[in-house]
Amino acid sequence: MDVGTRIRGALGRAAVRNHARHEGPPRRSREDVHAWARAHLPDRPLVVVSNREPYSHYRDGDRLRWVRNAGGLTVALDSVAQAIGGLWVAHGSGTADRASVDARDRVACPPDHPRYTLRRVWITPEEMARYYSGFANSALWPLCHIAYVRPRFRLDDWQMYDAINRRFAEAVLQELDGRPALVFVQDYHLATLPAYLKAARPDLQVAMFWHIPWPNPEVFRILPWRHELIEGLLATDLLGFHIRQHANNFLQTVGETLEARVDMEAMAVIRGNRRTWVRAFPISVDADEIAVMAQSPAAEQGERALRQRYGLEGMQVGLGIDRLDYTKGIPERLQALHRLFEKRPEWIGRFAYIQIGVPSRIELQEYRAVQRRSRYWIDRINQDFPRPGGPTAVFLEENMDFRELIPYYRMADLCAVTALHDGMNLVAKEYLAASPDLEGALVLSPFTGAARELERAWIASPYDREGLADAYHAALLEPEAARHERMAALRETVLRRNIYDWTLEVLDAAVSLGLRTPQAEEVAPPPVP
Ligand code: GDG
Repeated sequence: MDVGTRIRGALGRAAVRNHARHEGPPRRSREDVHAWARAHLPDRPLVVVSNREPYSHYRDGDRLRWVRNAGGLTVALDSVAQAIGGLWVAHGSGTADRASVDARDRVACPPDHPRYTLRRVWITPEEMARYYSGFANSALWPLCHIAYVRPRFRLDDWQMYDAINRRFAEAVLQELDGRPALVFVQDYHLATLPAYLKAARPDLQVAMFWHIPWPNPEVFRILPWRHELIEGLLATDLLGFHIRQHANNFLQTVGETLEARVDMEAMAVIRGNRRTWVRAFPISVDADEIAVMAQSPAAEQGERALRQRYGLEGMQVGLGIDRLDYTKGIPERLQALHRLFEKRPEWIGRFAYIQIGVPSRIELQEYRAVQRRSRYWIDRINQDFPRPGGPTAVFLEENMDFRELIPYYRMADLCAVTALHDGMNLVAKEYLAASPDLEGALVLSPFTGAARELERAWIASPYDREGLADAYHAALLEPEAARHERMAALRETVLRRNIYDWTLEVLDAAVSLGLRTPQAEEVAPPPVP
């Protein structure tokens, strides 16, 4: 990108933020995160720990190149780490990652403008098969999502999961070398890591965010290693979930699994001389930035190109963007689409649908089945309801650059988010952020965290084919004034709390709740699982 384009982009973003500031309630920006970090963490580093790394290296001929890994969360945490020069510990997954670190497995990031240290943790493919594909994605993922896929519990997988968690903890401890820090751990891959951290360093402050749902105690009870997993999570000082229901499920699970005082009112678990605060922090997206991208000439041009490529001139267009995961309800959504055309043939030739499906965890058979079923329904729709100008349903099985998604969001008259169960679902929020012209309709599953905030979406269950088909029909037919009013209300909700608000709320809660926890409670280490 040339300097002129960068400057224009930055000015455009600043203008939108300014406009937004004066239009509505204050919301946070990347700069606010920087300022907060300087004010509240002046004397201790922030350590982010996640399975996925923010930057990966790969080889291009003889040259080493790098990419920034996409995703709202990675970008927001990257900006916090940049602001305070912290440390990030993550799995080195790039093909040239080993070639780009120093003797202590560190690389300065961002690679073109170093501000913080990325410490890479190495995991072999055999270890990944058990830690990641095995325990994390074949046991914990289905256990926490009510999608009726049976979790697989294998001792080897669990042992490897725990061993890799210990490896991550050792990397954090080695990097800190006795210094105080606020450690912010991400997600279900790293549930036992906090216990290893606290066992060695009871003084460390540890916050964790669980990005997927937490099931009710009856469901969680089937996990053979539930005690160890809960012990790991209770070693945190603050544990965050997207919604209150997941937080309550966790508190009830603790009450039924271990001897502990669970304070549902204060939302805390007190065990011996330790306290874990449990809170809900609904995650969001960089809504201002997405709105700017959606209004850019590039997005407008992109939309025109897509309409031409798929013969969509004058058509209404539906859209789905998901990882190809069984929790996302993709075949269910396509079946309902087939039903729409069956029930309401007037839509044939007037409405077309694009599904972007990012291949995901394809080593697992349940994921290959989602891919097969999605392809089947796309083909059925095209066979049964053809139209002259182009395909009625398009399936793009690829991982695009985030910028490439924007013209699709912009073009869509309807976005279908039909997860069988989802922690939050960021696609719903991205779609709203990317629709500043208020032309659109969000069809949303009630089983997403997002449905708690986005109540004015067209709420329809993926388990009810007729109801979902009817929701598509009603959403597409809604008169313009009502449609705009509905979209304006939904957008306002997304614009009010963006990803920077989320980051600050979690970190600020970690700092302020830490102040409420007596020092004496901090000294005794919890048992190691
Ligand atoms: C977990 C929880 C929770 C999609 N296709 C491409 C692409 N995407 C991006 C989207 C969006 C993200 O992936 C998907 O986010 P979701 O929230 O829908 O789902 P999960 O990946 O399952 O995330 C979920 C989330 O964590 C955050 O806490 O909301 O409940 O399951 O941002 O835009 N990005 C790029 N290319 C694509 O082709 N670059």
